[in-house]
Amino acid sequence: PENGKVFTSRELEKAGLLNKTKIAEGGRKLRKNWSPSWVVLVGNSLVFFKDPKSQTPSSWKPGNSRPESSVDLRGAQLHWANELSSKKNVFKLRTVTGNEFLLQSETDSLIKEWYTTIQNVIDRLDRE
Ligand code: I3S
Repeated sequence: PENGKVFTSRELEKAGLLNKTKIAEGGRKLRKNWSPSWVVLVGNSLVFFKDPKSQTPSSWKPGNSRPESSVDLRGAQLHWANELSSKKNVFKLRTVTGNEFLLQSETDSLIKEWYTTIQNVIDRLDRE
């Protein structure tokens, strides 16, 4: 995007720190590699940022850092997936292009909020 600006704050639905691993790319299985990620739900996308240490909810502003990757939520599928990990509070997000991510938090309430918020965006896009 122009001037490195990713999006406006108006579109920002949710942001926070989650553990993340990608487990498939285009339907092809990948080896897990869990790491903390700063996750931002904005518009129709889930956007992942590196270096979460420097990013706290209060100091983070849209547009001042470059995303590591992003996921289009249109047509995506969300499932609780505790059977796919020894960690608790794990859900799987699968995109239409066959990319699969696991997202996790030690905090029950936090992961439930993320699940509901992402599912609401997916449902909204399904109705469009
Ligand atoms: O589903 P897996 O293969 O047991 O996942 C674990 C492994 O990816 C492991 O790494 P290596 O075996 O590649 O060294 C990770 O350290 C674990 O975190 C993975 O399992 P969990 O249960 O944490 O998702």
